[in-house]
Amino acid sequence: PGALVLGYPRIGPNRELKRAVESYWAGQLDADGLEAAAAELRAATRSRLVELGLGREDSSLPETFSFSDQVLDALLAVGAVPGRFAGLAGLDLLFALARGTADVAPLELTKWFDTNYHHLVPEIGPDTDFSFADDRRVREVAEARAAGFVTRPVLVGPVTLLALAKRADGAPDGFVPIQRLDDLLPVYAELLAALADAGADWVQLDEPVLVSDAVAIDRAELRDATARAYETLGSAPRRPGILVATPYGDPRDALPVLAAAPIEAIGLDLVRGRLPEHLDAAAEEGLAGKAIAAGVVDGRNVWRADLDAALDRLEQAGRFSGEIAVSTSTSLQHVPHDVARENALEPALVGRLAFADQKVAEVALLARGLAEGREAIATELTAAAADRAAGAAADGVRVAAVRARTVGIGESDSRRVPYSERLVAQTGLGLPPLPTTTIGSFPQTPEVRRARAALARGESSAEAYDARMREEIERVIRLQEQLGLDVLVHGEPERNDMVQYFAERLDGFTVTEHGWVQSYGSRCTRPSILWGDVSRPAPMTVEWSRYAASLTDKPVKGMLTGPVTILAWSFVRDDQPLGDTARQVALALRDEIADLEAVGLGVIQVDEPALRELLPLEHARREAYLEWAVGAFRLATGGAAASTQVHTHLCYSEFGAVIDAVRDLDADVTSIEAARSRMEVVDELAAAGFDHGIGPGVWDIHSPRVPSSDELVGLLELAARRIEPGRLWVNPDCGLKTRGYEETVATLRNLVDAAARVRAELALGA
Ligand code: THG
Ligand code: ZN
Repeated sequence: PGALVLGYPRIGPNRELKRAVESYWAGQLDADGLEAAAAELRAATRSRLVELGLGREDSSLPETFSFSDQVLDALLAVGAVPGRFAGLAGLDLLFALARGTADVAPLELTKWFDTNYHHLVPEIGPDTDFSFADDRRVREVAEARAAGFVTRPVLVGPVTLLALAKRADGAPDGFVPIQRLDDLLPVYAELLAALADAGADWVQLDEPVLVSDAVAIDRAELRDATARAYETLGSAPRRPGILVATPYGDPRDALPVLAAAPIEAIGLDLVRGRLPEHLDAAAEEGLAGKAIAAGVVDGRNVWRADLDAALDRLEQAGRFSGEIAVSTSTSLQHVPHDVARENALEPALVGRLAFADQKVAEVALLARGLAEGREAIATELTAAAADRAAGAAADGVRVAAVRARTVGIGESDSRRVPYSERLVAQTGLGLPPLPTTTIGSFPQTPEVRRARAALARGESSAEAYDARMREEIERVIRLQEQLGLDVLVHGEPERNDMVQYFAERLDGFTVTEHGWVQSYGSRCTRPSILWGDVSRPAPMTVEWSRYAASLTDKPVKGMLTGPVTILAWSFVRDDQPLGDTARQVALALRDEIADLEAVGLGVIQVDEPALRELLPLEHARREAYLEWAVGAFRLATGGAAASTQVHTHLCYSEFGAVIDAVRDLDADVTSIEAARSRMEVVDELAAAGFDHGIGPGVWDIHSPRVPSSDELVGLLELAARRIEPGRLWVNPDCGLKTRGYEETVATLRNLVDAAARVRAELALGA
């Protein structure tokens, strides 16, 4: 085809899939009902994509539907199901792997490359059996055929599937899942034959692992595995044409390997990656014989493409191959469905925006331009350029006062007095050794959610909402006092999402009504759009925190989201370096911290759970990222008084790769996800020379299980063996927003008790 997209959102324009799946879980919809809802969504997607300009019968439409996750789908297809799920089948098996059951733990969830999407982690051992066990994709291709579409099935490729897998429990030490490649390939070959039999002319195998240095396999081994995989699959006797896609970055040294393989097409991300400057003669020849799906339309952001620049890049790609298809850089699963659904956006902003459907139309238009020449689409090019220009010149995009302030930033703005002096200044907080605290949010009760929904619908007044939130804050403060926690929080009942709450209060941001993007399983987020210069028209959190502090004599912690996380979980303008945007956000937070201090808050937490997520996949780009990321956090917090105890919180990932950066944040106290890894992160921090306060999470809040006081004592003793008890804090792993009150109260009681016991053991006394 001349145009294609690597993937399309699965959740549905009205989150139909989420609703259907959750009804199925609740027993309100049976398996047939769920399958019917899914089939309806797939049919609607195919029709929509054709309406937007993709070809009905030329394999340009991707089959990327998933009930939950594409990695899960691939491991089901090849039967790589861990033994503990024996006896389950069909949808029961699928959802058991994703969510667990009363008896078995689910697969682990982790971030998909550098995105806010989470995939399930396959568990592969030396004895894992591979077999062609699930033909869902094959049936989808047949379903499409029956409806008159020739679609392109998409699967996670074998190298990526194994590279993202973890070693199954009980596997010997030297074992790595990629060692099983040769056993896995025959199953992929069988799958390809079945797809061909069902009528697929093409198949897309996604191999994003080729762009990443963040896997535990070195590049030489990765190249070798890739060569073996595509030599084998390319030589399979019966198969569709093979398109190997490398989204999220640049395949670099793996490109010549793909060029040499007996496959028909390569998909390149030409937004994050580049066309090679230089290729050896063999690679050039290999590439010349293949089609290139040139990913010039960004699948990761919501901005309209610069079509002229995209056409330039397509022409450059034409130097490598005579057969260029216009493509998105990645699947469109990372962007919302359709800008046209939004009713409240500024017209100037709408002119800059492209969600999935608009991007599909851009791809189709570019394909026409490529085939028929720029003149053929001159009208569209002019209109798009005019919209982009109007958007770029709109009020608020460049604000002189904001720019003047970032220019004035000096080194000293980001440096607090030495930690030793801060420690002395902070003794006024009167904290015991091993202080207890929580990460910030308390369970969001149905009543709180209802109150917010009523306010949004205009069914209740701001005053009534305010009063309801104050009641909730008072309740949470009293509860924490009763439990005997040392540093209290207000519980964040007023926040929908820890990023959106700030985006709604900062200039330069917009939030959407329908812009949902799948985060994991049926869970979605609605990323905010950062389109202009960022500033803070008024304090954002101060009144809630001040009110909470007024209710108690204990210290109350102010709660902010850090600049990196605000950027990571929003769609961010791409007309200036991220670091520049981060500094603007940091200055707004800096002012908020000053205002919190002014009303008497002595402890302020600035969360950066996404610090690891934005880490570039390529080693070579990491240093520059960490410099601006750490710099933004330090700029946000650098104005805090020595007597103000600055906390930060990190979660959602492994921190090994950013441990020096965590130290460089220079927070007085860092709370970090640690329960599931049995406090290992404490060692890593110690090895990095981290010598400030640390709160390794002792309660894994991802599960409602209540750990006993003995169990918590055990974890604290483990931690206390690794760092001086004088620096140790006692807290859960993460915020409690998604937990219920029952397990929260029970666990916090045990946590306070465990802290007291360990204080006594260590003869620290309170
Ligand atoms: N906010 C944002 N991004 C995030 C998180 C967040 N990314 C990482 C992590 N946390 C993802 N975790 C979740 C957890 C819960 C939900 C979404 C992502 C969730 N979503 C609701 C749903 O889909 O039903 C919708 C929430 C709402 O109504 O606002 O529960 O915390 N930005
Ligand atoms: Zn967390």
